[in-house]
Amino acid sequence: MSGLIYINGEFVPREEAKISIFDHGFLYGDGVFEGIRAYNGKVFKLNEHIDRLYKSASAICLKIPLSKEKMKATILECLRKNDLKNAYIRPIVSRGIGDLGLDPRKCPKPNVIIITQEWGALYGDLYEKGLAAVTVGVRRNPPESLPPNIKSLNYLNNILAKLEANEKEGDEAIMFDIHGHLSEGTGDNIFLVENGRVITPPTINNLEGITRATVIDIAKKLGYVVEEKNCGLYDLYTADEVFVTGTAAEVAPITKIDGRVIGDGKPGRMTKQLMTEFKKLTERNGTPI
Ligand code: PXG
Repeated sequence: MSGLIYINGEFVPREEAKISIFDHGFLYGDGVFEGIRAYNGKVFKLNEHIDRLYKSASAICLKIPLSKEKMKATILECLRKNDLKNAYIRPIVSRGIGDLGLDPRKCPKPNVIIITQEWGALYGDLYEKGLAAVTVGVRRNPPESLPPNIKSLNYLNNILAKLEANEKEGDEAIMFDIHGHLSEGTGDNIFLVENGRVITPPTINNLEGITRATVIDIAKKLGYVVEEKNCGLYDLYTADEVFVTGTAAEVAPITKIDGRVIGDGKPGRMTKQLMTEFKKLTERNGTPI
């Protein structure tokens, strides 16, 4: 794949885009990132993603050496240079080069990287059929250890969950927290529909997803009651509809969990309505490239 990558003020060809093995992002997962999408020449929820990137950085005392405005302008420039209209955008800020000790004070200069590339639907034909998800034994990091709200370069918790889902041949892993409360998928938030109400866990044990917030907004505008509350395994198994939301996943129906059929085994009526409304928003709204 061709294309230019932004690294610390320069645009370099993909094959030349390299950083040091002494970067603490590589050595310790010390850094933050975002996953953003552009649809039809417009970047969806750019301000929200940039705000979250800077909040994640602030939570780990990482000072991003660019203003938010400069970061946004650079993302748009990167898309223009690569002539992209529908794309996945990955800004990454790592702690930078240090030595073989984990002390961040050894890293004077963060590395700032922006990768942009073409991107299609994550789950292919599963949007029509629904995903067969599996619950996993691995628990979501407790906020006292590594708050799930920090979108950090340390995704091993999610990768452990994904490995377990792969082993069980599930399309996505559903994680619980250490108290047995429903948390999220490996790269998406989770919603249930119960008696016409839209339910999703509060964001203490999951990432405060931008798609999650968008879908809550859409659901409210459609006149549905939206409740943020803790759910257990039983709620998940007995829900009328289940779906996940994320920048990569968009709104994706789940029709089977641990071999149990959800609803009538097809994407639910409300899920389909939210999928349609979400698609309309991504096509219409966004920051022009
Ligand atoms: N939970 C987790 C753990 C995530 O990583 C979401 C929820 C959904 O958040 P947004 O704001 O996107 O609605 C995410 C987002 C990738 C990829 O490369 C992952 C995400 C987003 C884009 C790409 O796998 N995760």
